[in-house]
Amino acid sequence: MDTNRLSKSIEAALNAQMTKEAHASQIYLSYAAWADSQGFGGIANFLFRHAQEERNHMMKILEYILKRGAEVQVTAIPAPASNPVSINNCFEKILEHEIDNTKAIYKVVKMSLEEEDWATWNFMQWFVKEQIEEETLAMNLLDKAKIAGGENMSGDARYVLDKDLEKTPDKASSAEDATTANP
Ligand code: OFO
Repeated sequence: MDTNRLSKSIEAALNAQMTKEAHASQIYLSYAAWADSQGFGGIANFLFRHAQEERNHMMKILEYILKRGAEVQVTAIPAPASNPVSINNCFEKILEHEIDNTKAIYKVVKMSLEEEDWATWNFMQWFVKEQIEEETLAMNLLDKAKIAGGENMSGDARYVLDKDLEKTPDKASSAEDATTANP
């Protein structure tokens, strides 16, 4: 009896998304190492934490594939993009990456809808919500960089921004949780 509860196309799409999450982790890891090498320990700390979060996303998909009786395929992870050239550029690259990841997640959602695989559709809703947070987080980073002077950030502004990021939680608040008392 075939106990695989995923279609071949969904199985392949989920494996690809699992690798994409691993790739995201490598991107954050390499940007974190870049930030540290530039002396931005606070930004590096933030990005190292986020690299770990992307690993958790990868594990979530891996677990789901296994739970559905399908086959996990751990493949090579593409190399991360080239290093940023500035803090502003680093946060721009992060936002671009997150938007790209959202598009990939939407493709899996669409596929599960078309195949009426409601289990996968339901599973993927966690990622849809997570991507709202992830994009918000990246936009918040970019806002901070812009306020600090964007590409023309002074040394003082870089210092303050780096200190600020050291304490910043790597979760953004979601619009769905907002109330009039706590907008
Ligand atoms: Fe940056 O988010 Fe994973 O999915």
